[in-house]
Amino acid sequence: MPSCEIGLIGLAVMGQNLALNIAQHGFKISVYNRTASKVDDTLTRAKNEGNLPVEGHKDLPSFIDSIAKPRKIILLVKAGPAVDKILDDVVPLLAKGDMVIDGGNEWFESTEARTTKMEALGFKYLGMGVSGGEDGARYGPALMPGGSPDAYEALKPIVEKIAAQVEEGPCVSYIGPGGSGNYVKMVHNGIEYGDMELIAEAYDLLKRLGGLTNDDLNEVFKRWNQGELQSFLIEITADIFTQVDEYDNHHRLIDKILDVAGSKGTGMWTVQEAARRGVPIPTIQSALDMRYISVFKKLRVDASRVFPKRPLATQDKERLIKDVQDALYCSKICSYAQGMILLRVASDEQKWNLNLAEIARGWKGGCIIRAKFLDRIRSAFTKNKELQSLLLDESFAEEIKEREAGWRRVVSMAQQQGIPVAALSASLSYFDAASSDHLPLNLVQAQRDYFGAHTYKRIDRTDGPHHTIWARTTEL
Ligand code: NBP
Repeated sequence: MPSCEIGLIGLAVMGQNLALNIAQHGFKISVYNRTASKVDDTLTRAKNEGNLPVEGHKDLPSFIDSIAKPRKIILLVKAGPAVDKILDDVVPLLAKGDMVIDGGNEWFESTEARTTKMEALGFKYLGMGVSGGEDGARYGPALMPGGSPDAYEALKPIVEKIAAQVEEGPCVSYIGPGGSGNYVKMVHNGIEYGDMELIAEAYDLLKRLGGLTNDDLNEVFKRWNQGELQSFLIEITADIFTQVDEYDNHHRLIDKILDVAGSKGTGMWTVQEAARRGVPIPTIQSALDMRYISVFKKLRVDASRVFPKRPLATQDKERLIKDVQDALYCSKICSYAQGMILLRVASDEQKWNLNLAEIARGWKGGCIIRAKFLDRIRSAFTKNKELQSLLLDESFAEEIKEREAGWRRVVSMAQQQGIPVAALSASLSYFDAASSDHLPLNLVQAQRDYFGAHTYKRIDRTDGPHHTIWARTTEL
């Protein structure tokens, strides 16, 4: 008799920790990994972490046989072809009604294609975003499951137990049909890119314009973490400044880390998706661009010799700290506003009926962008389900008005002194453009009509579109 309530394939960082989390909550779990040594590692950890109910298998048929029907099998393998390979191997061993849940950072359309294929064969399929990294997976992640609602119902008793728990309940709820779970996770990651870049720019400004030491920075970030900026990323940033270098204990590790940042693809997908749907997300896009620019290290060093920077004029510390805090907070509002609009547009176009208030609630715990701030977003969308932008929410609007002057001071000071603030300034320009009743795009439209007969609409007439044979005043 199969005795396991659930199975999990893929025992790298995420899979191993999620399996132990599931077992810790009393669900007996069967595990399998292509490389057998990871099965042994998982069993050793299960034993050492309290004799957790984990059963290990080194071949797929015995793994599948160990799970009670209808089977629930979570995949936590590298997204893309590895998932197709596993499905090819697993499908012949499954029985009708069994369910596969892909917990990887998968492209949402791949999940939709696999769902169609699996459902045609009589199986259920869910794409479930998992956030929180290693610790989240082990002690409570944020989970974003999408797919058919009845498939989710079967999984609900387990995921509601293993997810992070916040005051308002577990950080998991049914996201919507199709690949919506993967999509929401993708946008979560895009927002995460934005948050990280904004924090990095704040650090740079405080260090270079304010002369703050690592200990000062630790204090400031700890203080910020007590207030409106409270978040996991601010909290870990405070810790980072105090970490001593293991090779040279007179220095902090942060000062020894190369200024080149990688990316795995979800930030790029978010930017591509936003462009495909015509949704501006400049804060997130600039965060991605900065990672790309960072990679061109040699070019940057060569160009820095061509354009030597002038000495920086240091600023009044306390004033700078307050202004940077204001700039960070306002930019964060803009970044989340952009992410939420992308979710709304995708939801309308894909007919997912996403509940933005519930998504913000689900991000309150377990995930990398968890923050007090998400409560505010949740209330904004609860108060007004049709809210078109966070900029139009009264309380966010008031906060921006109170902080706007500091935000502008910081961005202009940075630009005058040659300190790159791509995300802070992109957010400010976004704010200025998104709150302008007039943009100079009338000229762009005139240019398009001039050279390409793309036509234009007029502000004083309802007929049209119009086209003009523009009078050329200079010879070619
Ligand atoms: P990885 O994304 O590094 O994938 C490693 C796992 O995939 C191993 O179990 C490996 O087996 C398996 N695998 C590969 Br690669 N090719 C395979 C194939 N052809 N057949 C069978 N198994 C194959 O692991 P991860 O970092 O734990 O992430 C798992 C998923 O969760 C990914 O989609 C990731 O994007 C997502 N995620 C990761 C994080 C994070 O913080 N790491 C956070 C949130 C989501 P092997 O041991 O035999 O090589």
